[in-house]
Amino acid sequence: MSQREFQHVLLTGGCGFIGTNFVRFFLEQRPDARLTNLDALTYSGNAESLRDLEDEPRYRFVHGNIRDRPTVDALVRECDAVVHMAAESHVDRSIQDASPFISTNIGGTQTILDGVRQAKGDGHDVRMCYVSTDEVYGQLPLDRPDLLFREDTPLAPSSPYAASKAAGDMLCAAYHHTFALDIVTTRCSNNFGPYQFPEKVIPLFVTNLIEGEPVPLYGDGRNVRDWLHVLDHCEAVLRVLEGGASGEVYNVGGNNERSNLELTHEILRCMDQGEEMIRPVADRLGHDLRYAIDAGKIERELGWEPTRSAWPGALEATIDWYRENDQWWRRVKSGAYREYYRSQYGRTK
Ligand code: NAD
Ligand code: TDX
Repeated sequence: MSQREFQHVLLTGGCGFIGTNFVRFFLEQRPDARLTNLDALTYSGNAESLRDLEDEPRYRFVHGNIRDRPTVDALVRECDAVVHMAAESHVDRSIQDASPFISTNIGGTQTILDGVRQAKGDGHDVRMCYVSTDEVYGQLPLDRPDLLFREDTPLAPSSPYAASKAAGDMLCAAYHHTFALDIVTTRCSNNFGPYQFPEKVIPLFVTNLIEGEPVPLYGDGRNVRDWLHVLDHCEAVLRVLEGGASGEVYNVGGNNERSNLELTHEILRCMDQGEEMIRPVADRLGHDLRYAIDAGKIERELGWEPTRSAWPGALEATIDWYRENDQWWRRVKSGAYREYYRSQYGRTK
């Protein structure tokens, strides 16, 4: 398909880590377009992260749940594209209790798809980009560095989180096939950068070290992740939304594989801390060994490649952000931010 720019994008989950970065990136990159952010403000959503945009006429925040069909239907009708990234996103929480993951990641995705289907039935075509994850492919072995996930690698999710995201992938494929909805999907590797909830490994380790606490490393630390800067990811999502072929999936990777032990040593080095700050803890149940992405398709077809993800520079800049924005994560860590939205806004715009 040819390149298209959209006038009004509905973003779901815009108060989360990637969403907050996407709102800023999109408004900056598309100065004539508008964005509506639908977010339920779960524990990982933080309206304070976008507080400086409250007077921006091209931005609107709607406090609501993606499972609420009337809200979703009404918002989809106002827009010409949907970027769907609202989700329960933390693997460890899905191991404790899968229920919210099934509800939001599967039921919520169905609600969005039904909203897009309904709009199309009424003559209003809306393009949808579903933001998925490399975790839907399962794990790669540690002794085969030549193996990478490709878009045609079979889905084999291994955590409840990954299974719920893979169900979303399959629903998108089914609605594209059955109802000819215009849907594109991205599957990206681990993101890092500003505004990440400090339950995820990089902000958890960095903020622990700032507080003088040790960092809990799971198992033997040999598990490998591919680290992608969140703004590289936002750029890829916009590229796929505007130029991806309907029904297609695009992998997005940082070309930046590290074992957790390497990651930990790198953070300790950047923060002038010693190995004694590592606290080995019991391994995550079913802990996937390695994720690694072949991002050749998006590079060839859409001309995207990561330009902001290289270490040590991008990691140092991220650590600096958490150092300089300690108010943001201290409130998040204490849970006080949950009261923020009600006290500050008391209503939606
Ligand atoms: P996050 O947990 O930081 O943010 C999720 C946001 O969704 C929050 O603002 C939350 O309030 C909102 N939300 C949750 N349930 C909702 C509901 N029922 N209705 C409306 N809003 C709801 O997650 P993130 O790290 O920003 O991830 C965003 C997306 O990207 C997710 O779909 C995730 O699966 C995917 N992804 C993330 C990564 C990563 O490394 N963070 C990597 C690959 C894919
Ligand atoms: O305390 C910890 N200690 C530790 O060793 C935590 C929280 C994590 N880890 C390890 C587990 C993983 O191998 O660090 C690695 C990264 O863990 P997370 O930050 O929890 O990310 P991961 O499980 O890899 O999933 C992330 O990337 C894919 C996101 O949370 C998902 O939303 C995304 O789909």
